[in-house]
Amino acid sequence: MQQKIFSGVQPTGNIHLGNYLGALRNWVKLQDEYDTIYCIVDLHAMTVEYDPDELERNRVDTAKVLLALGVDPDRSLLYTQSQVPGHAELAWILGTMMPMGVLNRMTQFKEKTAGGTASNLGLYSYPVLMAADILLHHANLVPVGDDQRQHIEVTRDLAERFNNKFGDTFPIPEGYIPETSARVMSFTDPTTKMSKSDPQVKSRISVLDDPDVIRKRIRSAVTDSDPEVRYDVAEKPGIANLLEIMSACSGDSIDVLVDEYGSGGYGAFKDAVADAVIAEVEPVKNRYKALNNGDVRNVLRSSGIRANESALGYMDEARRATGLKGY
Ligand code: AQP
Repeated sequence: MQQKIFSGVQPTGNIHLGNYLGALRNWVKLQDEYDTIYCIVDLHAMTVEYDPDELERNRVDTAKVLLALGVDPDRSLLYTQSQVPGHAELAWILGTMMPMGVLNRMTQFKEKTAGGTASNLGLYSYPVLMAADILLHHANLVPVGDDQRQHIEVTRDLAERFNNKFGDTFPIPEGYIPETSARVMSFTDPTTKMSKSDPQVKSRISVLDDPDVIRKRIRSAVTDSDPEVRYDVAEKPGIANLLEIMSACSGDSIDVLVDEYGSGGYGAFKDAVADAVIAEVEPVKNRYKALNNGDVRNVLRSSGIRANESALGYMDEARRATGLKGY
């Protein structure tokens, strides 16, 4: 049987370069070889303070960006998590098998609450819902950025616990993480990851930004005072980040880039990085502008129905295995 891919993105704002290079670019690529299922994880987006109207707008807008990036609804399922009740139901079942000690070690919850996000049960149990998202469809591979490694481990662990207790049900999924740009860093603090929720807008680039905004953000990216362009994450995190971004966008290896830009100064290097990023994302904006919200909603509606039908069969199996057979 063809291997299955599942991944999700939160409808919490503009898709940035980190989301794109870390995960979404692979979503598009993997459609050629695999059975692909992509989900706009709106239930996850409810775990932080939000406005319902904005969430509704963001769900459609995120789908629109994904279609503009090249997610093809004829080859992939593209739907919102809340359309398929199996996500929440399986999360409950898996939650009963999740040791509190493991959840207490999750770094994302600790980082978010340390950064001022109000804690709630949904935010705390986020990794269980994410495991349910992946396991619901019996996915084998999960294209994500480096920040999701811990969540993939939890998913594997929960699948093993379930299989050991109730019989072989779920495949044990693997993360599919790119070699370069798996963790794109902030332009204002290159020791933290680029993030949609960073209050500093200058810390990131949206895939829909105009070329002059992209160039400005990259020119003002925090680097260091030594003028040599070389790859050293500890000593030169800002330059290392730009080298990774350029390598991912241009296809040139970091060694080749260091040879070419090593002694030419930061100004020329940053301009070259901006050129490479603009060339990579410019077509996305044009495709985005050509899409209309009605068509996007139609894609979500029909994909959601198909995703739900497929999930029902798998949920039936999970229910029977756990003693919840229907009458
Ligand atoms: N900086 C990043 N570098 C590489 N990959 C990244 N991803 C996120 N940030 C980076 C990957 O993008 C996918 C979708 O992420 P998400 O929307 O589910 O949320 P997130 O990981 O929490 O991303 P953000 O942008 O940082 O959102 P907020 O600020 O809301 O928390 C995932 O595969 C992720 O690995």
